[in-house]
Amino acid sequence: MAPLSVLPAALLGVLLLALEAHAHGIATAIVAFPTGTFYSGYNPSYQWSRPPPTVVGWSTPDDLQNTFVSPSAYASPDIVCHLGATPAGAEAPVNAGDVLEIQWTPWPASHKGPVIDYLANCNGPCTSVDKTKLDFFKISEVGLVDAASDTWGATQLTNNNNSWLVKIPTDIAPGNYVLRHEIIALHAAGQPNGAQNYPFCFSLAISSSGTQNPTGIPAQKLYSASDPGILFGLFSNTRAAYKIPGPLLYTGALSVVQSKGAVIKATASGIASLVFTPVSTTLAKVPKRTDVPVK
Ligand SMILES: [Cu+2]
Repeated sequence: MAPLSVLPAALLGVLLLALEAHAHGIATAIVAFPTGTFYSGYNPSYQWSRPPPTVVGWSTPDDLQNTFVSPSAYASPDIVCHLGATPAGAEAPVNAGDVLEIQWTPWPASHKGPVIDYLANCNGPCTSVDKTKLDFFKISEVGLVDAASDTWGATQLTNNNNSWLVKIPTDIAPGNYVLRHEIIALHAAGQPNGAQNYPFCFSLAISSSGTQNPTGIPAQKLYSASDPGILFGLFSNTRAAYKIPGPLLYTGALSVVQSKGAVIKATASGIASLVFTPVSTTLAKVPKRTDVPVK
């Protein structure tokens, strides 16, 4: 095969897009603040552990390639908490008003797009909940942050040590909830079925003095393939016109600045009986991927 440097520019572009078609990233853990307690999420490699660790992240054993959910699957159960997801075996005890840091494996800067968070009340233990019956309400949405510097929610996540901060509303009723956290990568979204959704779920046991039970909708109804924030030419549409997809933000949603003073060193597992290496520590040793920028 000819060296890349002698290929026509158009063909090179196609090749770069093909290279970018492979997938990226999993959300590996949450840290609850102000206590700084670490809770491991799920890693597909856990399916070979005997026994697999009990974690607060929903199991996605089919996600071995760190892949995504496409718009063609928006009506399928896979959009709820990723490919074939099953409920987490534990719930992280947190308080309304806590800030949760969601940790990711390295997220490529080329994969720009919104970062969106939802909650759904399990109305009982989340460990046995039917995910298709969960009604999600949106508690955070960050799309295009700054058009001049092309900064998106996902850009902030990458720049913030591959992590995201979300604040639990203070007015919601106590209970067991599923946190559905999602990046939607738009680098191929100018073509039909080109957006890439990376949803990950964590189960939470939320203590609260609030009383609100916000209205939600099933995840299978959050998006449609033709939504302007889903079918969006990242390299052709006007940035300023970007409309974050999904339902309206819950009126009790609380914003939080996406910045940390330093890399957070949380090591203790929040689940007392668990003894295993936190996923974030393991993944931190993986060399950072150098992505081919898509122009
Ligand atoms: Cu990718």
